[in-house]
Amino acid sequence: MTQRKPNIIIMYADDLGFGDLGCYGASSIPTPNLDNLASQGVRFTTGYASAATCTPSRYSLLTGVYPWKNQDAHILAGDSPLIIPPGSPTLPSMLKQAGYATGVVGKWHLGLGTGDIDWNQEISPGPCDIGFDYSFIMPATNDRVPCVFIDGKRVSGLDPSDPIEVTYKRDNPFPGIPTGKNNPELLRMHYSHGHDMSIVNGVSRIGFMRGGAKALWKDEEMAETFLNRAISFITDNKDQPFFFYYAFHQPHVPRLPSPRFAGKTKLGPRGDVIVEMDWCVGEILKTLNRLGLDNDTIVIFSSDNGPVLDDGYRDQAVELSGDHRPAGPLRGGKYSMYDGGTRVPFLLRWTGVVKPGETSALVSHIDFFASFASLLGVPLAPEACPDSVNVLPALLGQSGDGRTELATEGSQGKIILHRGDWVFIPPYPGPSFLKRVHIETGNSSEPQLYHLQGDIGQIRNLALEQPDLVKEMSSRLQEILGSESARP
Ligand code: NG6
Ligand code: CA
Repeated sequence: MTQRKPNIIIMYADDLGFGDLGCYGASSIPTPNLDNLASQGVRFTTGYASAATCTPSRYSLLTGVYPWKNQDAHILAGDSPLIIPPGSPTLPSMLKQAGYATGVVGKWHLGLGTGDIDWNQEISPGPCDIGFDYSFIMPATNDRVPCVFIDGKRVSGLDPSDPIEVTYKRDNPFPGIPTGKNNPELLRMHYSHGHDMSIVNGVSRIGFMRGGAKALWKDEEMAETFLNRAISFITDNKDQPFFFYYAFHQPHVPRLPSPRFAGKTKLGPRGDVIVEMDWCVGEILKTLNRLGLDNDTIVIFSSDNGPVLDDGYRDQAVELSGDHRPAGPLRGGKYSMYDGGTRVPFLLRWTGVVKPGETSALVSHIDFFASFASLLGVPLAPEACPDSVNVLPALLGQSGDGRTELATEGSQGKIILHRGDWVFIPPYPGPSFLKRVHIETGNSSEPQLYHLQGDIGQIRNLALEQPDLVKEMSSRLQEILGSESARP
């Protein structure tokens, strides 16, 4: 153990799949910095996000609460209210209590304000009301308006004489502003489904906005903008323990890398933005090294949910994918109840403390809260992180025992149960295949039971052969869902 409390950095990709990095088997996307990180730390082969989409996954990461306990934890619009009540226990507020400086940079997507936001005033509550001292964020996603950054509580670079208006009402209330639907001639990147509303930077988005011309982001500069903020936060806080949540926007759509990275892979923009993200990771690692913080910093890298190729723009991700399998050997992807939805790259480095290696211990992002509280000896309030399990020895690579069970969410609040190597997917209504994104959901009228050891691709449904286990896991899942305490 080092003397001081270790800094904790969580780097969190957006829609990066289990098979997208070199250290997880990808051969057509060079990710030298992440591969390096993997070789210096623990590489988890069964590390899970809590959900197959962003908002619920991030909600659980920051609160240690299963996402279905909060009825608002589903993919949010860009003007949705904050879904984590100010003052409630969160990972950053727990770390703050332990004396940490806390910061977030990048994709937020957990809502802001209380509804009816005025983007031209102070925007509150937000990250700074749930435990972060420092915040520089994109409000929702890079395909949703408003396409501006929020620096603290205010839109960054806003000219008060050009106020911003935002709406998610169906009909465009701003006649005269260009939209993807009416002005395809203005588009640099065309939509394939959805994404036909306001045009910003030559890309049509979800939602309508007008005004704020000087504050609008340029997608190609986003990586560097976030990186500069990230490096400043680390540098400014180098003399005290800090927690830094660095939430990348890559490789979520629309994928527009900086010109330096365009064409770096043969896979088109999706591959290129992953290379760009890997470069950002490298710059963070260099910064830590330069500041002499390697041994004092726990560096985690993971992804909020599994991969998708066509998520609404025609960027050739499907056509150019070749042999690349973004989910690796896993079935399904983003939005899916199969493992491709939630099993993600998961790396942890703590130089000098954690021995490099690989583990198949079952761990989830939801467990950071209880595990780091235990590491730091912070007493937890009874209502804090009810679904977070202290798996610290597994996270530090000291034990092969992680969780014994884990429930995860596909899209639309559909929950499944992992127990050891077994996965149980109850019968759910709905399409088994999402045509537009080309992903299997896991919906079926029959129960599904898979044994991942030997069947990582979830091909052999063993439900009929193991009726007792199906019954047992089904009632356990009901128990977990029933223990749902109503949370705001
Ligand atoms: C979907 C969007 C998709 C993406 C997703 C959220 C359409 C047709 N699809 O509704 O493009 O934005 O929401 O992704 O609009 S997530 O990673 O933030 O969960
Ligand atoms: Ca995501």
